[in-house]
Amino acid sequence: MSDLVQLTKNNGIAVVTINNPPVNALSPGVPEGIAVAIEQIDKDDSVRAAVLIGGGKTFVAGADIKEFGKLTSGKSGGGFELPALLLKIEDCRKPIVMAIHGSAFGGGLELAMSGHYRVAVPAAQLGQPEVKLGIIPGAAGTQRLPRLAGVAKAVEMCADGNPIKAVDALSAGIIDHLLEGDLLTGAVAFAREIADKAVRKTRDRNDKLGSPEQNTPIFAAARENARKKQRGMLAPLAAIDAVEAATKLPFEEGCKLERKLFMDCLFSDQSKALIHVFFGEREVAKIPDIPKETPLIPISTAAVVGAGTMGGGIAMVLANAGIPVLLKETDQAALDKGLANIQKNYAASVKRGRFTQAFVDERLKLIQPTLSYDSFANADLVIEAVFEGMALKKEVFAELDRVCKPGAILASNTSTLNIDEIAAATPRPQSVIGTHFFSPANVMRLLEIVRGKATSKEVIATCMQLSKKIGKIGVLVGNCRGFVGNRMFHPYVRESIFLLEEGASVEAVDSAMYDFGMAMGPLAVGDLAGLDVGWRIRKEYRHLEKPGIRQAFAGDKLCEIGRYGQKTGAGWYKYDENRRAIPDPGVAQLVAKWSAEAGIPQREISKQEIVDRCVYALVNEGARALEEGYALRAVDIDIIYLNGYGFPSYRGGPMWYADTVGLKNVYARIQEFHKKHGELWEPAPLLKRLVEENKKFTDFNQQ
Ligand code: 3H9
Repeated sequence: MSDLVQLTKNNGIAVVTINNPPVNALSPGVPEGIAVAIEQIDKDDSVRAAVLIGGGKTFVAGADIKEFGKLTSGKSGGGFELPALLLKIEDCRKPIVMAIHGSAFGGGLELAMSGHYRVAVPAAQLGQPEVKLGIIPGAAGTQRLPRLAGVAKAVEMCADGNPIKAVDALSAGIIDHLLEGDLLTGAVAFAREIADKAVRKTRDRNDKLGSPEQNTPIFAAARENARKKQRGMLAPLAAIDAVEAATKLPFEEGCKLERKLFMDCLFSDQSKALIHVFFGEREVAKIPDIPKETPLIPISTAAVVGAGTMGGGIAMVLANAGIPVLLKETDQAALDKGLANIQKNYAASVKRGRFTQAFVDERLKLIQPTLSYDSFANADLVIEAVFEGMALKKEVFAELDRVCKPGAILASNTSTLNIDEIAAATPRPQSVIGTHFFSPANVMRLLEIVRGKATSKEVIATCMQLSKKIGKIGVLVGNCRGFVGNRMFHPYVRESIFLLEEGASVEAVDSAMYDFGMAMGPLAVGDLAGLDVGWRIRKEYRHLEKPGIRQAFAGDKLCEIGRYGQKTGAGWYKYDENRRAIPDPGVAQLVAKWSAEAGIPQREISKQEIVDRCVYALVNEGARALEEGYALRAVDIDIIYLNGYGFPSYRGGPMWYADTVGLKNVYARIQEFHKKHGELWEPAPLLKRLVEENKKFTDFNQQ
């Protein structure tokens, strides 16, 4: 037996323990170890029943995801013999009790379902999250789960990929018993109780598989739901097909179909992209020059300056994590408005079932409104979220320096301004950092953490850790104009407007990008965020623009006639009273007129050109940000775009997407745009270099 799996015996009950920290993934050696243990249990007459348990803090989090990459890149010959192992367990003559704590995910749940009984602690979670990796369960999960939980539950779990709690698993029939107290002791006692009963094979339990009349509407609804909620993703539909097979084919045939679908998904670009995202989300937490042991600053109380949309959202995020927060405004009316907004947002969350009223009541108590800086001396962290203007920010930071205790973190939520300049308004720049939340702050998962040149490692490490605590994904970026996300977003939006000025319609641009997978088209995003925001920033920075370079003018001209977007009822689109977008032919006429005045020839523009111009504008600027060291790794950019800008996760992020298309192809297309559209399309030096070296963005890591 391997070190990864131990077999012990306790008075007639065998205990098989998997020890593959941190999550007991089914890495090479684990399935083999379990197989040997099962063979011994089967032939040992002194064993009456067995318990299989995970060592450490979890049962089994699934197959080892790292192995998938090796398999699809041909670096490993496979070895995914999990289905055969699960049949061996199911065929064992002694009853096997699966004892679950932590998570039983993916192959972990499939392993658990091959046992004859399952017991779990209340905090355990069970799920088939494979679709989130672009695959489907590959070890008969789609065949055994409907046999235990019924078709509707199995379809939901396999297609959505969301885990369920042990108590729900009990009522669904996936587990047999909830155990309070010590899991192993309880599981061994349970095993003694059922030791002499006949074994029940999950694969033979057909009573929950339903009839075609019952199942047809379930599958139809699941497919509709998947097409809507997981737009563009292949795996959820494949998972539904596989569960449907369980209702139509004998177990063995169903397994064959599942395996084929699993393999198709595994070798798809979508799965490779989503696996990149899985590891990327963990990678961004690792900062090369900040060791894990860096001391953290305890954050027990916080304060937010500014109760506008962003400030209010940030206060909610902190309160939701249990951190008491002062919320400061300059006058009562603004404070009341901010609080009313917070209450409205919480009420909407209760209505949607995201929070209970009791939870909201507790959180509201944690938000303390104030008009003064008086209590700021206690705050461990202050986040400034006032109007975006350097002079005002400097004033606030000078004041914060006067009132805050030494060592308090002074953060700015600026999305564009220079953090070092803000930090210079205080004599403690080491405590100043950017925490760029995305709107709405209580919903969007991204937190860009902006490192100033003096920001201390403790402050950075604390903010990275805080991002986890408040349910965000923190990505560390350098201090350049627009940081990483908005710096790249600028040329993306610029291209979308250039395309309009060259003859594409608003709807054509937005629908091309929506069909590419973006959550919204770039022009609809502009209307949502307010076209005046970019207009003001452009005015502030106009003196920095190089003369003679083409500028996108249509958005600014819309602002000049008062069309700021949703908030004024009109921008690129018109809006009804429910803020529903309505195409506005007047905009096409206006843009055509302005373009004619500017002498821009009009032409037919293909969907492919729209996608290439917008996405490669992101990629080219991303390459510059990467080479200049403002992003640590290409994957950091990907995680920013997936979590802050609605880039489709199944494309892995802009840099991964470029790698998938092939940097040679991307470079050639950018050169073509450069020739046609001039200097703004000059290829990033890093892109050129990687093409010459036959490398990818993923091969490039800033040190
Ligand atoms: C599958 O099972 C297919 C089957 O149908 C079989 C087909 C034949 N593999 O998330 P954390 C690493 S597909 C390899 O920070 P937490 C992770 O990268 C699989 N590594 O901890 C990290 O490494 P590092 C289906 C894995 O406590 C470390 O473990 N299962 C795996 O916040 C700690 O992870 C899933 O999709 C893995 N399966 O959360 C479950 N899982 O420290 C994926 C984790 O070097 N996992 N690692 O950065 C999770 O959802 C979370 O990790 C879990 C723990 C909730 C378990």
